[in-house]
Amino acid sequence: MSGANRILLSVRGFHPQRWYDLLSASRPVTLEPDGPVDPSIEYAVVWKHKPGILAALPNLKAIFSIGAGVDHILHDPEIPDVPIVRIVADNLTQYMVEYVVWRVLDHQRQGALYRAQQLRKIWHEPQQPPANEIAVGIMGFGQLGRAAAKALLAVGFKVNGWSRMARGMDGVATWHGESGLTPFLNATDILVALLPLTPATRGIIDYGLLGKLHRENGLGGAFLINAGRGQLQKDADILRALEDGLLKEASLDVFETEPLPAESPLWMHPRMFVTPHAAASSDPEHLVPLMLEQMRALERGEKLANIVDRKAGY
Ligand code: NDP
Ligand code: OXD
Repeated sequence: MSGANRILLSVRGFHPQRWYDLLSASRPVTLEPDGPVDPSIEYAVVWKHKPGILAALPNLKAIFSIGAGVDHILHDPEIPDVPIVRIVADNLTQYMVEYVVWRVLDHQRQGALYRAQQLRKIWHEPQQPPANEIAVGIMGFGQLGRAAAKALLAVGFKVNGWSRMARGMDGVATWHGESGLTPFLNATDILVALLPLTPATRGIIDYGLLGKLHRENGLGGAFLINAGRGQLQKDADILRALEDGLLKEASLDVFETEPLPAESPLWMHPRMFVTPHAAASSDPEHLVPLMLEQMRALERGEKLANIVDRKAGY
């Protein structure tokens, strides 16, 4: 294949073979760090690329994130001034909706209690509030948060949403901005974080924030689910909140340090549910065709979709 429209594939943390195979069926691909930096590279497809490498590509037209989040790109201070495209895809959204509904239902239906009872052969039916008595608050009411809200409404939960700008949805109580955060938390029993990691959201889930959640409910406490980014939260504050009752249980898919270090007490906490940043994996079979279609659209002179707002950071 000639060098025209060459793609740089730069990935850390997982093996990119399938991405390479699918992309290279349509276009020449240079795999970083094995390949040389080639001036014929026009597109970069990246997940945690090595900072600085994109600035060295004189003919780069666009950067494609292998995830919905783009913090892994924007932390590179030398990102060239070309559009950054993030993932918006039915397949990824579906995975996230499944994860959120699964974790919310497990907390509401008291899965942790039943698992503990089963280990001790205890036959006991606890009080069970129905979904319509429990409010799930979605922090980050964007592509994924809104899809999760629709699914939770269909199950019967009360749903709250919090975003940066005002965003409404039928059947959902919404707040936005700094002034909306406390009333949103005060009205929320189960908090679901689906925020991007930006300077404004880093460390936002701390002890003080968890203390504002609503706890006088039929489940006897507040719950946290974080499937956004680990650095939104302070792991130590979550542990403290679990210990002193601010939080009854938590489900975390993301952590301040990933993989979660073996010595982290979060692994063994009885009221903690850990998944390895697996809430919504990027599946190349579904996502590569969308990326290739966007490259073709750009070459036809059309606009790219799902471009990141660099100033906002997501
Ligand atoms: P979107 O950009 O569609 O939505 C982001 C939402 O967060 C928007 O509602 C936005 O507000 C809100 N937001 C951003 N900054 C602030 C702020 N400072 N204060 C209040 N609200 C804010 O992103 P997605 O829904 O597609 O994805 C969300 C995140 O999920 C990704 O950035 C990624 O980090 C994470 N993710 C995790 C995965 C996993 O496997 N664990 C998989 C996929 C994504 P507004 O609507 O006003 O713009
Ligand atoms: C993403 C992720 O951002 O998988 O898509 O974390």
